Amino acid sequence: MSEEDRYVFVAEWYDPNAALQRRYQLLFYPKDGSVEMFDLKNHRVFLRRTKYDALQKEDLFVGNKINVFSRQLHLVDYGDQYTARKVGSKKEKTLAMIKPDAIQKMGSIIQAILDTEFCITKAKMVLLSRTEAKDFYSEHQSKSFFNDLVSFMSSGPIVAMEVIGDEAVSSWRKLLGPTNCSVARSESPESIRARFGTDGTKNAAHGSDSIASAARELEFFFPSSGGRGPKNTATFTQCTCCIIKPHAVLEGLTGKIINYILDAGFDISAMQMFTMEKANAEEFYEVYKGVVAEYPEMLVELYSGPCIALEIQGTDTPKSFREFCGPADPEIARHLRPNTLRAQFGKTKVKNAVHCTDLPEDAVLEVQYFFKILDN
Ligand code: IDP
Ligand code: MG
Repeated sequence: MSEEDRYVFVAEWYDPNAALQRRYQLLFYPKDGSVEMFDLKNHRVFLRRTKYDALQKEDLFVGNKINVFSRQLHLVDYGDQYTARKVGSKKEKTLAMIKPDAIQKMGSIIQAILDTEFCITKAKMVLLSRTEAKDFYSEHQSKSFFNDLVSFMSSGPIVAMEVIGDEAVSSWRKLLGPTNCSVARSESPESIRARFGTDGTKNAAHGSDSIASAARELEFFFPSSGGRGPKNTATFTQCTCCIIKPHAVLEGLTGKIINYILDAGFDISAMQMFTMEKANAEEFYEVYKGVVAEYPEMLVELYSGPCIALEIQGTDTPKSFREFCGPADPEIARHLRPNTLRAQFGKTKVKNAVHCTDLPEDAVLEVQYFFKILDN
């Protein structure tokens, strides 16, 4: 008799009310997309087996954060040998980086990453100093092109991302294509470097070349303890704040939303992925408490998973950007202003794709909340 195919994980959830890290056994049944959870401490069923369409098999691997009925769960271990063998063995992390020449194409590059079933688990826009660029590329210091490379890499903002997926190191390099863009255009015309790169140095994006380099390079941008890594690029001047909400990030809309913003003529002068705690979300949304009917659901949405904070610059921001986002309710937006961002990407008043600053005097404060306070 064969048992029904199922995957087992150990998942952690921070319970803000009890201020406790709770542990669950999470079972996923691929056949019908259902999920079941047991509380490991109290030996009780926590969630009876329930179909949950938002959860995909591809999202299930150790290290990833998933959203189950508005609870953000962190998958910390495999629950049995079968799952570890079937899911765990091929998952890798790598560093994907958008280089200065392709920063205007970042929406399309992010979309290409997400379309390939990679998961972006960290992201930060930074501007490398010459010293940082030399340090990052120290393996090439004896090469003739080193000086040009360092100048190029410190010439403008870049976006560093931690990407997780099956054999991520080699599959991201395959998607990147050959180092030289003209070679890429002839040998691999669909690759990122063929589509978005310029020449032998300005080649749009970077990928770690081995698991060991990936570990070193991820540590460079996202230090695991103590250190700070390169600073974010927020300017805190003539700007407004946009948050791509967790539901939109989870639905894989990040690249498309960024493209929509850039195509409308706005500049993205800072970008970073954050996972908010409940207390932070409460602080950030304080002005809406008791004012907006959907406040409790808005709050849960904001801390339910990773979000992406953007500093936006452009003519007449914050006002112009707010108009571009459109009415808070996407249904109304679709009727009245169908070309607005929320009309295009929003679902409901709570899952309306983005938060944008309401009152002009709050814009800098909101940008500071993410890029000064949360990024520390
Ligand atoms: P990779 O980025 O494909 O791993 P590497 O050989 O590690 O290629 O080189 C790092 C970067 O240095 C390249 O992405 C490119 O920007 C630059 N580079 C490599 N080779 C040359 C060259 O021959 N001339 C100019 N720049 C080069
Ligand atoms: Mg290399």
